[in-house]
Amino acid sequence: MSSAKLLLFALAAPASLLASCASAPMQDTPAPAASGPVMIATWPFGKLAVDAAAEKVAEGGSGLDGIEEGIRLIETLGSDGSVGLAGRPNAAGYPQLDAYIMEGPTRGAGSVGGMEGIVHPITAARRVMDSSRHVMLVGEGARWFALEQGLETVDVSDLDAKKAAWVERERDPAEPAEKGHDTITLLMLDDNGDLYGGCSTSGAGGKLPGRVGDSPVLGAGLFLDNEVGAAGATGVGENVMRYSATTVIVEMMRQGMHPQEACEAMVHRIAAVDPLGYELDVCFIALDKQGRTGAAASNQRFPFAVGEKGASEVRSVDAVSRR
Ligand code: SD4
Repeated sequence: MSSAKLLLFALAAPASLLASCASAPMQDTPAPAASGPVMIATWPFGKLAVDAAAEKVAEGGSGLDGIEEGIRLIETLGSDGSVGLAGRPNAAGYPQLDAYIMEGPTRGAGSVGGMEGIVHPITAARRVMDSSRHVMLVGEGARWFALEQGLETVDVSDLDAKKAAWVERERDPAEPAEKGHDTITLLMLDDNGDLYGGCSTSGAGGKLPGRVGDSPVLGAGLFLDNEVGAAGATGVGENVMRYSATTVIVEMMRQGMHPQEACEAMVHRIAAVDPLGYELDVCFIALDKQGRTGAAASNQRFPFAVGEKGASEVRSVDAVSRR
């Protein structure tokens, strides 16, 4: 998140959230008492998701209900202009949305990629998991499925014209590809010791129509193993996908690494072999079965939200230093 984006978020954020933005000690999160889930989420707007998820669980919802509720809120708010239909448009001028949800106890997973005109992609992803025999649906098929499920939609009758105009337009190959991006990724360990996770994004701004990022790709933007822990990503999806980053972070935790150590190790591991080095622009969050959290970023200060025992705060970590 750029400083301009942080400022925009700051203007819209409650004062209590801003106060907690300032400090960011990374510390062990104690194992949860029977008093609500432990959660970690990307970016300062993740605090809103954490709080909404905690409320849902406190009302009797499942961990999965909490994940869906928290992410739906960010999709509704279009926080940071990077999630949901208020998110960043693709090169043809309209949003194509990615989302993914995962349930530890059943090892259930559902995802949608490049979906148009559906208000809550996270709910579409959950319906893929709960109400289809598939794990991932993309593009027009994902939209059809969501409509069949009765999910909220917006008018997309102008999209064909936008596509046609984009195809006709003389495209400038020198136009900068980078037009901003962010993702809400939310991980939870509930009072039963079960793990849940979800993510939602409009993906990289200015992406080619049809581009699918890391977020809905299993083991890339999100992965969890109910016996070990969960990990999520934000940043340039191409640089996350090529390394199956969240799968590797979970495997590192399986080998005994603390989530903080595993997130940092993943950044170093990618930067050591990738031509972009530490300029990759990738950020990771992780949560283990003991309720310990971690976060790391390759090239920027990375704010994220942590919630436990009914309280939540925004913390941040500096970019990992080169070794
Ligand atoms: C994507 N990883 O589609 C997402 C965007 C993001 O911070 O998270 N940016 O590439």
